[in-house]
Amino acid sequence: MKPKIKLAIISSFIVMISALFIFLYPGCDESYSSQLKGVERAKLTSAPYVPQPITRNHPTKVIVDLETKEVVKKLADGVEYVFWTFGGDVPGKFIRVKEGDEVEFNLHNHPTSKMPHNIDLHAVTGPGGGAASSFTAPGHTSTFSFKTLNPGLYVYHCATAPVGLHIANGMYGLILVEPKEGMPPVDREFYVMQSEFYTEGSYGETGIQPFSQQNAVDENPSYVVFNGSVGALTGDKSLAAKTGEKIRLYIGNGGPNLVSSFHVIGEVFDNVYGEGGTIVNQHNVQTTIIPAGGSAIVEFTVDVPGTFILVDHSIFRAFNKGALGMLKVSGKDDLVIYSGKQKEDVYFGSGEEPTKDMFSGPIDVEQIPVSNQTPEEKEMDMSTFGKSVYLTTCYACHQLNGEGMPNVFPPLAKSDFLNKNKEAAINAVINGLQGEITIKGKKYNGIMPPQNLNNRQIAAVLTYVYSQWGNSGKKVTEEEVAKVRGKKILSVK
Ligand code: HEC
Ligand SMILES: [Cu+2]
Repeated sequence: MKPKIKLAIISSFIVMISALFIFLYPGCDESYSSQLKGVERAKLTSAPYVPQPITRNHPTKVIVDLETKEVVKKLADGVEYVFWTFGGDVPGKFIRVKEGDEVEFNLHNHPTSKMPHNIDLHAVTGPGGGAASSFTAPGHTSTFSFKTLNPGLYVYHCATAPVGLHIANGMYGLILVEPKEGMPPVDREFYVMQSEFYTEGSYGETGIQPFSQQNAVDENPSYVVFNGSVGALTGDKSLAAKTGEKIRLYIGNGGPNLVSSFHVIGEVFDNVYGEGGTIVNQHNVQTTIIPAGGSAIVEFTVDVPGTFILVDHSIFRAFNKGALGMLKVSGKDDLVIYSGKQKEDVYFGSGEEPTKDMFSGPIDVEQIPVSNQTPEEKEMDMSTFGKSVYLTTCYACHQLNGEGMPNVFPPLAKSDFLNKNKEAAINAVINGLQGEITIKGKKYNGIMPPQNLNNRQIAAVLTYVYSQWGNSGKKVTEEEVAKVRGKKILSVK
């Protein structure tokens, strides 16, 4: 056969196949039939994952099986809690169905449960959102069905009395009812749900922590977390994406009490579906509010690499109660969108003459001259001075007694890193530190920014840190700091 004819036959064949594919492939057909067809079993996912988009162009009967189970799990490092769950984890499994579907809902209560449970899905039109028909004793199953009349992102939760207690113990999750036309395509979707825990012990107090009714009534949680525990979205459990990708977060707030001011540090939401409804009601949003028992959908494109921090911007919740997650973006820098630090100069204030005893920037700063005090006096001074530097600079992250914060800030008390290598410690303070590091057997993967301190301040603060909390008692001199600064090393581990 002549090559030209061969080519013609092959290409017409390709055209035919693709025409057939477009004709048969449901997602490509714009029209949505309202006729119920077929049966399928819903595939549920655990946070932070979301089930695949639904491509069929007709409603169907969807069978959902969800199991309530009471489990002991980690709430924070060294802290455990008896969680009551939908599907074994907090938050409960993500359910994804489509507008017009008929959902057959089977609620199974595990035989080891001590409590009866039920489910109120905010997507349901009917008494109690299903609660009235789903009260289930341990070792039983209840079945009810409903039609998804309203598309949107909805919270579900247990509504068995005492309702507050069932929710406070972890019984909530999200159900997405996709609109007929489906959700617009994105590169990655994640499931993030905020909630609070009310324990007898305060934040970080170890052991199994019982629920505190008083703290719950006072709306004074010891933990505010994303996805059920402190650190559920940090370190190697961070969300991951690549530069250029469009991200969609389905965010819920299980409460039971607090309203979330959801923010991603270093990103702007291009689109927000306010309160989890079906229209993008705002563009270019910094912080979106998520009511207790409510939701939101946010979309943004990650343009530059780095670690983006998810927080509740009621900011003590983020840094002191656990409401902090990470989105790690890998890929190429775009220095026009974000340059990184371009230069750093000494700044003496406007219109003032530089004075020698002014605290100033880090590199090649003229140092405060050493006075002619006795060695004892000098030592005492340095340690008081060191403590004051610690309290104004390091304390915010490493905490009052150098204990750090689980999963976020490593401890300085009895730190192996600190006590092994003085030079590395000095370098960390001058140039900052990032990348994975193991301190006292626990992994950290955060970013310590360079500390804007002069040599005397660094010598004093490190001498103070070495003298405290069971550390090695080493002394750090200004000369040693100057030497490390001179080397301009960037990362010592
Ligand atoms: C903004 C928060 C922050 C501040 C302020 C801060 N650090 Fe850090 N520091 C961190 C983080 C995060 C790490 C872990 C970095 C990593 O994961 O690689 C760290 C790690 C360290 C380490 C090594 C790990 C260890 O536990 O020994 C030392 C030493 C240290 N910091 C000392 C200091 C000193 C001294 C100061 C004050 C002059 C200070 N830091 C101020 C956040 C901070
Ligand atoms: Cu319950």
